[in-house]
Amino acid sequence: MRLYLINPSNPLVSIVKVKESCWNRFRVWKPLSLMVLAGLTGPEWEISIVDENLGVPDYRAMPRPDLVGITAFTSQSNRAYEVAGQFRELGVPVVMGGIHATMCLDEVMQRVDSVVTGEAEGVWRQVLDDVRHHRLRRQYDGGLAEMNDVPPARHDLLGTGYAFGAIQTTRGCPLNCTFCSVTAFNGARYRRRPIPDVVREFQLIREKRVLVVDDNLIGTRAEHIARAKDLFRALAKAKLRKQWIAQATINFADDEELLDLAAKAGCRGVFIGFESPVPEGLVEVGKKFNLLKNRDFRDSVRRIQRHGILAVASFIIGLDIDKPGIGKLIAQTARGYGVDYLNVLFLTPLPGTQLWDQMTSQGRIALDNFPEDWKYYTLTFPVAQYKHLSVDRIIEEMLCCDRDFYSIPNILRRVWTNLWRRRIPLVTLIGNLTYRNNLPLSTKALAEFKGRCRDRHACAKEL
Ligand code: B12
Ligand code: SF4
Repeated sequence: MRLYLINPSNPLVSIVKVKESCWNRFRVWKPLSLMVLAGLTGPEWEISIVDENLGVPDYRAMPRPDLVGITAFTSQSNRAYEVAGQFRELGVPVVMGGIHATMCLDEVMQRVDSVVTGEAEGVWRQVLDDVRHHRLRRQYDGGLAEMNDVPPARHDLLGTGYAFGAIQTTRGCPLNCTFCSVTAFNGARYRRRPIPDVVREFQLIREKRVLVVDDNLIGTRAEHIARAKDLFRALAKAKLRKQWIAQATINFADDEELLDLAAKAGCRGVFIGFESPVPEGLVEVGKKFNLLKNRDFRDSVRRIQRHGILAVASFIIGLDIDKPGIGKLIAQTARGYGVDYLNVLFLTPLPGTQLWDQMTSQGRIALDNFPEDWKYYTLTFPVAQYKHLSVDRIIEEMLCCDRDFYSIPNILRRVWTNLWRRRIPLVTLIGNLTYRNNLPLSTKALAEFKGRCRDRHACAKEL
C-alpha cells in the first residue's frame, strides 16, 4: 500500500522563497505533523512525505498512491484543496487533518474524502485500516492524545534541504491568548512527553540544529519548570551535541539554574512572545502573564543572553489600542529590550480563536471570501479592519518598524554589543542581514496586496 503525506505550500509566504536567498534555508522547517503520522503508520505502507516548500512535484508523474494525507495550517488550505482535487480526480482517497481541518470542518469536508479533527494519535491506525477495507469514514476525531502514545517521528523520511530537524516535547497551553489557536486546538492542560522518549527521539535526528516546536518548552508552573530542568539534565547527560532553539514565555529568564541547564543541553535561541510594547496591549490580548512580577524586560533578556542564548522577540501590530506611531514604538521597545531579532506580525483573526469570534461579531474581517482568502492568513498581511489604522497606515507602520530595527546602524550596534560581550556576533550578523534581505520581498508583497485588496478594507475611522 502506498501513502503520500503532503505539506502544501503557500507561494505568498516569503520564507518559502529559498531560492531568493540561500539563508532562507534556515527559515524552512520540517512538517513534523507528517513525520509523526508516518511514525504511527505500519510497515505495510510505503510512505513518501512531500514538502511542497522545497518544490512542487508533478504528482501525475509519480506512482499512483492508495491514500493521500494532507496537513494544512489555515494559510495553506487553498493549495491543500488544489492538491486534494488532483488526487480525487484520479480516484485516490484524500484525508485531511491538522489545525485548519479541525477549525473549519464543514469547509474541508466538502473538498476531501475524509477529515481527521484533533490530534491523530488515537485514530490514524483506524483510518488506515478502514482504507484497506474500503470503508473510509467521512470524519474521525482524535481529540487530545495521551503523550505516551506520541511515537517517534520518522526523521529518516525527509532528506536534506533543511537546516533544522524538529521535535515536540509538550502540547497545550493554559494561557489562551485571544489571537492564538493553541489552547483551542491542543487544550489548556500542559501535557508532557516522557523524558526518555524525547531523548531517544533526539538521537534519531540527523541535523545538528533542531527546532523544538513546543509552544512553551518550560511551561508556566513550578512543576512544569521542574520537568523542563529534568529534561535539560537528561539531554545534557545524553551528550547529543545538538544545538536547538525553542519557544518559551518570559519566565524562562527567572531561574538561573533553568537557563544554565538549558544552555548545557544545547539551547542557543528562544522565541518570546512580547506581543505589545504597552501593558494595555497585553491586557487586550489576554497575556497578563507577561505583566506578573512587575518585570524589567530588558533585564530578563540580558539574563537569557548571558547564557549564550539568543533572544527573538515577537510583537503584534494592529491591536485596538495601537495608534499611528506603533511601528516605531515596537522597534524602539525591542531595541530597548536588547533582543537579537524582531518578528512583527499583523493581528490576524484565525478561525477558532477568541479574536475570530470577536471580529466576526463586529463585522471586522475584511478579507472574508473563503476559502480563497485564506492564503492571506499568514500573519504577514492585514486581513482585518483595525481600530485606529487604515490598511495603508498599518502597512506603513509595519515597514517603518522593520526598517528601523533592521537598519544598518542598528544591526551593527547589535553585532558590536555581542562582540563586546563575547556572544556569537557572527550569528547575530547573519540572522539580522537575512531579515533585512527579506525586507524588499515583504515590501513588494504588501504593495501587491494593497493593489488587490485595499478596496475591501473599510476606512478605519468608520469603526
Ligand atoms: C512549528 C510551527 C510552525 C513552523 C511550521 C513547520 C511545518 N512545516 O509544519 C513554521 C515556523 C514554519 C510555522 C509557520 C507559520 N505558522 Co506555525 N506553528 C508551529 C507550531 C508551533 C507547531 C506545529 C507542530 O509542528 N506541531 C507538532 C505536530 C506533531 O502537531 P500538529 O501539527 O498539530 O499535528 C497533529 C495533528 O494536528 C494532526 N494532523 C496534522 N496534520 C494532519 C494531517 C492528517 C492527514 C491527519 C490525519 C492528521 C494531521 O496529527 C498530528 C499528530 O497529532 C504550531 C502551534 C501548535 N501547537 O500547533 C504553530 C501554528 C500551527 N502556526 C500557526 C501560524 C498562524 C503560522 C503562520 C501562518 C504564521 C506565523 N508566522 O507563525 C506561518 C505560516 C506557514 C505557512 N506555510 O503558511 C498557527 C496556525 C493557526 C491556523 N489556524 O492556521 C499555530 C497553531 C500557532 C498559533 N499561534 O495559533 N509554524
Ligand atoms: S500565544 Fe503562546 S502563551 Fe499565548 S496561548 Fe498561544 S501558545 Fe500559549
